[in-house]
Amino acid sequence: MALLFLSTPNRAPVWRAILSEAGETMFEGEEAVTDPALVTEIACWVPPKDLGRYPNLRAVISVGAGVDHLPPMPPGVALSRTLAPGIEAMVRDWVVMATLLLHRDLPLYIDQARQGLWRPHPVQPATARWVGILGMGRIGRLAAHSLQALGFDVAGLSRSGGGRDAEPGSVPVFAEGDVEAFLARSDLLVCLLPLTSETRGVLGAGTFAALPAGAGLIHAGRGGHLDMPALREALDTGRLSGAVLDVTDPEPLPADHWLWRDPRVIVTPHVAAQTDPAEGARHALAVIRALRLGIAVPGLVDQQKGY
Ligand code: NDP
Ligand code: OXD
Repeated sequence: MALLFLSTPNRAPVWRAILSEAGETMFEGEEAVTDPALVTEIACWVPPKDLGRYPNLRAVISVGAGVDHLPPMPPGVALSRTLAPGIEAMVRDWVVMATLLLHRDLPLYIDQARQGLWRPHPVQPATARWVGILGMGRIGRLAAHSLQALGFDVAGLSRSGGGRDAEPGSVPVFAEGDVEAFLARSDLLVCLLPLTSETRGVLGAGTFAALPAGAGLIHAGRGGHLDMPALREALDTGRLSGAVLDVTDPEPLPADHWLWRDPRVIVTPHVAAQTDPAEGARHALAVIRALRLGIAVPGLVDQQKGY
């Protein structure tokens, strides 16, 4: 029984140390596999071309929080996404940063600064802004409460929503059926959805039209959520005033893409979070142990729902 590690090479020594201390075997790279029948788990971002090569495979573990980059699993193979407080805190930090950037008109001031323009604009308090968080999962909830603590008037939307979340200072969570009401109270819309067949393209003309005029977009979900022509149109008509994007389609974003040069947009290269190797390895170890004990697999993905 062994784990096949297919992630960034500089993370491998940390994984090897943690797994070997726990008495587990790890192959680093497919070429290191002495016998494919030994491989019971694969930890990867980019999966092997042929999962069928591993007859005793029990689980594929995404080294990130998302799984949309992985193919459908063969029957009997569990799919787990890495659950790591570090990932969640990093994305929360990025969302707070991006929300404050738009709230305090930073794209405008950066553009003015490039032109040497000292030109103040009215400042609004955080309490005067509605923030709407699409996706109130592990990361959405964390971001919601941090933004609420800064004074923003926060609400979320989830598939199962309706009511308020259970954390102290609870945040209202709208259900899918109430999306129009949710969007109408989102001056700043944050996307923290998983990419599924239902959520692909959700950041499009219909959504932008339902937001208050001049709303801002903060996007750390996946590039496939965003309809780029619709974003451009919404910025050009003033429907949206700005956007901060950590994810694009394609990634990397080509150097000549209009987004890089649009002063209303700030792009970061998918760095809202990077999985800490020790946290990733500990998650993989928890998956291996759960499979062995026949108990609930941490981070188990519902492959029907796609997250
Ligand atoms: P979770 O699975 O914990 O939460 C997903 C949330 O989305 C849930 O609240 C779920 O609803 C909701 N949801 C799913 N489908 C729909 C839908 N059709 N309509 C409305 N709500 C829906 O995921 P995480 O919070 O851990 O992560 C979310 C995503 O963030 C990841 O999938 C990934 O794409 C992205 N991410 C990006 C990173 C980056 O570096 N940019 C880093 C890490 C994650 P319900 O609660 O009812 O199930
Ligand atoms: C993730 C990511 O899913 O990096 O963890 O986007």
